[in-house]
Amino acid sequence: MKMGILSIILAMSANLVASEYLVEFFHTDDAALKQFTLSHGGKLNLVSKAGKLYKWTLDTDTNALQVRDSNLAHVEKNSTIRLIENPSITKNQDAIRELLRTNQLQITDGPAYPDNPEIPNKVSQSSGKDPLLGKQWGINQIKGISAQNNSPQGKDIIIAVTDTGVDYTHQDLVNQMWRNPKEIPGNGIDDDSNGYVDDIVGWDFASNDNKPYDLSLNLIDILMGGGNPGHGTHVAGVIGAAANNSVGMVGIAPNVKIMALRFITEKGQGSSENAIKAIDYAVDNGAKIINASWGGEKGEEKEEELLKAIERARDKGVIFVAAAGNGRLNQAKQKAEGYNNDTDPKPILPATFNVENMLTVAAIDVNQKIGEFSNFGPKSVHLAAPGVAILSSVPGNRYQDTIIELGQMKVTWDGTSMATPHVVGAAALLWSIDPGMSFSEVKTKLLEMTVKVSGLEKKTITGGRLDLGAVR
Ligand SMILES: [Ca+2]
Ligand SMILES: [Ca+2]
Ligand SMILES: [Ca+2]
Repeated sequence: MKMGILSIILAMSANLVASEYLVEFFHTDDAALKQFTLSHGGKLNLVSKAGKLYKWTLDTDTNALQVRDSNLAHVEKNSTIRLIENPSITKNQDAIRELLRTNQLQITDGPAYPDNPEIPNKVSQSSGKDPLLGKQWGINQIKGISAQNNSPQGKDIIIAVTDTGVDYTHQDLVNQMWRNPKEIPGNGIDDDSNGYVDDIVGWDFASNDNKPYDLSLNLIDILMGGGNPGHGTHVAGVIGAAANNSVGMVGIAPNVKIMALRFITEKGQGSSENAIKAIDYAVDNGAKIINASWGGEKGEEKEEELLKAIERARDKGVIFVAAAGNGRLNQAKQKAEGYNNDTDPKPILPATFNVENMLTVAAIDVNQKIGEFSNFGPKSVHLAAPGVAILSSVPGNRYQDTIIELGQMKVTWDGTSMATPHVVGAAALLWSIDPGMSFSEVKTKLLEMTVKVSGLEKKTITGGRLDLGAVR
């Protein structure tokens, strides 16, 4: 079986975590919960206090969807959520396999930097030009630099990167990380009583610890394993990499605070349970914008609980920006082809949930042409943003727009995953100019500023692409 095909087709609802359900109750006092497990077996673990939501793990083959109980408000399966796979990897899968078979592609050990390093304090850095800016066609296309000159650059806006984690030691991100002001590091105590011990820069919901680090894998795993390590660090750099610190790149809103919420593993897998936990954490701990460069094809499950988590974010005035999706594999052409989320029977979730606080993003290239892989939707995708061959930060103080290049084969950082953080950074920049704006005012302003592009009129609601040229 071809791993590339597998990872594209695996919808978040088609592949279920065994015997795990998400259960919403009317009453969540101890007695009510105990009564429930006495009647139906299994065990309950809290997922969302605000949502009255629990994970119900069953040791038997009970079809929990058939269970009737007067305290049961809703039950659904705990389903798998994936990264939005890099279509450039999909496209090159056969070429990569052939290079491996013929020993032209030598795979060595993983990168020489440690996983899960200690969380450093802020560091002092010298000022000076960011040498990679010239290669960042995305921020240049949207006129992000001129906008920075006339704005607080996202100052004090907390951005939740719900993803594979973030390299919080990276030279262009270490000073941009959110620091939980109410938590004393390393004392083993949940000082702010938010349910998480020593949560300094965010939380790792996949490993359930306080180091949401973007774990490395070796190149073979990246290319063939369906994962995409470095994904969250790449996303974070586009949003908020340090400006004028004499190294690397520039984020669109370099004064933001990046909250790292890891819920997808280096193999590319997460669950709706942990997505909901990450969204609730973001909302409860002050994030204003959530970056969601993940999702899956809509399956039989309605993902009602994920939808409700996004609605809770809306109720607290938080913007949720989602990737439109990277199409699905066309076997004959051996590449991912984008499809219409409005009409396809399997649109991407959460991108197509249609909640007021959402922005859904398609990907364009340097010539403003929509990526062949990019999903679209004249009713559900708001705008397009740079998402083909995007340069950004990856773990180990590195930067990439290209993952590997060998002969005819070139794997680049492509995807609606990369387009999404451009919109997040732009929204943060706008919000910091007038922090009194509501989420809907920020959204309206951002959409009004889009530039119409021929070819996008039937692909997005605005018919346009992200632009900050009006900030002056
Ligand atoms: Ca805490
Ligand atoms: Ca503590
Ligand atoms: Ca920099």
